[in-house]
Amino acid sequence: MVNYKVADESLADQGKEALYIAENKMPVTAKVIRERFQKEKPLKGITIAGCLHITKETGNLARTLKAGGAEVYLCGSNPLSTQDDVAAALTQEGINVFAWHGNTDEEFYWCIRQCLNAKPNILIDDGADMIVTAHQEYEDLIKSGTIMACQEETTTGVKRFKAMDSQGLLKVPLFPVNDARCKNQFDNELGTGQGIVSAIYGMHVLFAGKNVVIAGYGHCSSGMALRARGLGANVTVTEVDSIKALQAIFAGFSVKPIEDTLTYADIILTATGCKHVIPPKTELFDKLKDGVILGNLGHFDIEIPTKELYEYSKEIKPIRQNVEELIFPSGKKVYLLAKGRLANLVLSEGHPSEVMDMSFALQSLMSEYIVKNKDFLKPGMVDVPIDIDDKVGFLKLKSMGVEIDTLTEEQYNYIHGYEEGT
Ligand code: RBV
Repeated sequence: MVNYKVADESLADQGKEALYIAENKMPVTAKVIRERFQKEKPLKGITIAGCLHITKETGNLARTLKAGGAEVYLCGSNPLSTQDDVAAALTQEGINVFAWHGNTDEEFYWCIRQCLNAKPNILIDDGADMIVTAHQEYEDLIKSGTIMACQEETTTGVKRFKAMDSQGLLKVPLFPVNDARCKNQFDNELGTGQGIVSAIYGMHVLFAGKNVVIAGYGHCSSGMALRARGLGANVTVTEVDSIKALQAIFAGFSVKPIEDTLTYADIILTATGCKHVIPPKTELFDKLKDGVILGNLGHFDIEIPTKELYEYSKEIKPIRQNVEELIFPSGKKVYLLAKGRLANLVLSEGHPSEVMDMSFALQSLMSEYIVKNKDFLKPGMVDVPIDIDDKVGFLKLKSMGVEIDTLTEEQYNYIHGYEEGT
């Protein structure tokens, strides 16, 4: 029996089309690995719970895990990112889904609990909310060893687990899949990078000639700065890390404190993983340029001080889908994308299938790895094994029909030796 609560089952046919379109652009996850899983059933008897954005790409991860023999439970990792058509379609394929677009905080955690109630053996999180809930409310799943290990999809979640681990509070083996090269150099840089188009979808705005401020210069935000420049914008980067600030300068961006950018920025986009990137002070809100577009592409809705901006506004008008016009006491207008939540998932459909193919290939192979190695895993953070990362890179290239050189024995010995020099 399939357990589920979704918005509208009648959207299933539309969702199936979306899953099909993504499948064709995800050859590693949805073809190579899925076909092998189908034959070998490495996840037989295993229950996997995913707290992920419910998208056509995540749907294909779920189908691959199911093909491998797993019982799969899904809940959304953000109240506004669930694609209701995909959620409906997945329930018809035997995937247990608890997710709908626009759920409240209370409903969000209810959905997480439905997944944890299924006593999962592997948790795949995006932002850490499910695994933290397991630590707080489902200790027995951890103590009994029911949970074999966990995987984290995003930078913000990894940051939370590093803090838990350093305080001795992380009680499960945790693989930060986000930190694998096949994840952060593609999904983060290219997916989030291209996510700046959510500002274009939101307001139908021209980037050329605009003053665009990108907060942060990590994997996600550096991709955004590059894409904004490619569209002809004058890009300013803000940073708190001196090395990243230097990288931005030497890539040709101007770097400034955020407060110095407020008077001239036409568009401010954040992806820092931090809070209050624009400090929540009304005197700073008053500095913002009339008509500025504010958008966040980081995991949580506190990078832009959404709550404080709402409180300061004398009027909040929804003007386009997922865009609000905030009118300040002075009459100044500010345009807020996606209520400060991940604009790249709310205004557009999330990161494109081609890069999610690599992230979700990692998640699939790591699920298999956990089952094979469950008896040797210890609580705490454990890096994704490099050979799994390399394997995904190899399979992706192969699926693209691209061949590369291999080291000769002589070259291998040279690279790994010290003897040969001047
Ligand atoms: N992300 N998933 C999608 N299309 O399913 N798009 C983005 C999708 C993930 C991405 O891996 C990132 O690390 C995370 O969402 C941020 O919450």
